[in-house]
Amino acid sequence: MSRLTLDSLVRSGRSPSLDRGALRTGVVHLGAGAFFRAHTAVYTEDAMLATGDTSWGISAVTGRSARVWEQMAPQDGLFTVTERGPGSGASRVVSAVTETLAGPRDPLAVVERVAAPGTRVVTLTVTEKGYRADPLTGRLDVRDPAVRADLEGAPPLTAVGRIARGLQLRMLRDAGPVSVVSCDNLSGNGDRLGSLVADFADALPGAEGERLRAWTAESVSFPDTMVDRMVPATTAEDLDLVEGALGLRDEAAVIAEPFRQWVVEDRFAAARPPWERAGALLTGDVRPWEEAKLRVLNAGHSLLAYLGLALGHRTIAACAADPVAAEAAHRLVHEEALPSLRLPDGLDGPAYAESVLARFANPALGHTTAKVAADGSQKIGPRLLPTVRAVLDRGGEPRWSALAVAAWMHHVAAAGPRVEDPLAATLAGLLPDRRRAADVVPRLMEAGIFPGELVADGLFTGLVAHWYGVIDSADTLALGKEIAL
Ligand code: CS2
Repeated sequence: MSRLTLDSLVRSGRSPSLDRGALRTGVVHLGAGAFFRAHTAVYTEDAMLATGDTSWGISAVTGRSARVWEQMAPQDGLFTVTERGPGSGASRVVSAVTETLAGPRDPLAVVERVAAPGTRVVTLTVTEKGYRADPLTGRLDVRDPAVRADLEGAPPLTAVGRIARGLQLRMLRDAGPVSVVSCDNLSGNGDRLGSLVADFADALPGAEGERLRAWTAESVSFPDTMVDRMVPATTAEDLDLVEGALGLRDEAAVIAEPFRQWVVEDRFAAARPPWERAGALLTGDVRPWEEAKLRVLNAGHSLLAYLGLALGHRTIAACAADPVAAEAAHRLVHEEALPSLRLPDGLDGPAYAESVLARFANPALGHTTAKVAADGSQKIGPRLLPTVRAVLDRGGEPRWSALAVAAWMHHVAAAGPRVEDPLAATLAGLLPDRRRAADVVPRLMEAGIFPGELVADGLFTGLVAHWYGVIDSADTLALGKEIAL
């Protein structure tokens, strides 16, 4: 897709478009995958379209695989977003990206962009594992070889290394304050990222680290955000369908559900795009939004994915259409997650939960169980364990969150070393030869994901072992009966 074909779409009135000639770069985005294209880029473009302020063009930095760069760079950073499901709008072109940088190949250019005086905001979608934090403590994993290399002064390849080195250069150049906005599903993602950058600075030799830390404390903010839009991985078939519908080939096309939401903490160190003009909610307290989303949507998603894999389902929609899996998700969100939450003002909990369950059922989306199941070691903690804790604290039985944990363990045991997870080697190494509940559950409890007090809690571990046994028996009828109890 070239500018010419974009123009043809715009001229035909089929897509809004920015005046590309007037665009200036104000945002650097790390992790230009499908989620960024369907969410953050759309909000930033809509903010520019709504206000006519074209100073928020995006320098998009691709992640580890070369594929995204190969898709976007030859298209001048242009791509289409196609919605699927009830209420879908027409496909649109997004033209907010001013340049595409190959993150792995061009690390010094990334540092330069973060340090550029025109950059006032850095946004990130690098997924949970991209933070390279210890799942239990949330601290930067300084034993990770990639983190070590960044600390030792190699051109940085990790997200935290890129940000820290960019900030350091910014400080040396006196390029002014900047805000760094995490858009990943972590609890307290802004504070979390700020403390990871501080950990990086602390691990640098003496004065260098102290200076970076002091400057960051004064000149950089890390707002918290809650991001929401279900974005499956684009398939070859999707690309053909988009081509058929638009009459042009877009290698960087993304598919998404119609729904999108962004709640952003209004704590910026410098100017920011007017995202509220694009429908984002700017607020003083994102935590209740973030927790509701993680513990209802993401926890429900994970439960459906792991249980669905055990039941042989390929997509989340198939899980949502399976009465057994759907009932389990329903009970998790209504009976355990909602009662453990401090809901944001004005949010009707049961209605929110129902809307989320309805979104899971969107048959047109094609969101796969395999994708949602990936990286479980990074997801179980923020999505499920706060609910387990809250239910235990109020004297209850965390039946449904234990079921989700058991289903994850079953998935890990079934996949063995092929499990898609940054801790795959550790997890596979923990698996015993015998794969019964009594063998597997105590071993995986030691994976460095569960806090000691939960590992020592007989009620919780007993429930996990019970559910593991039920899932492992492959007796769907028995599982259905238990879930309906
Ligand atoms: C999903 C999320 O892959 C996953 O783990 O739960 O990516 C989910 O689709 C988004 O957070 C929805 O906003």
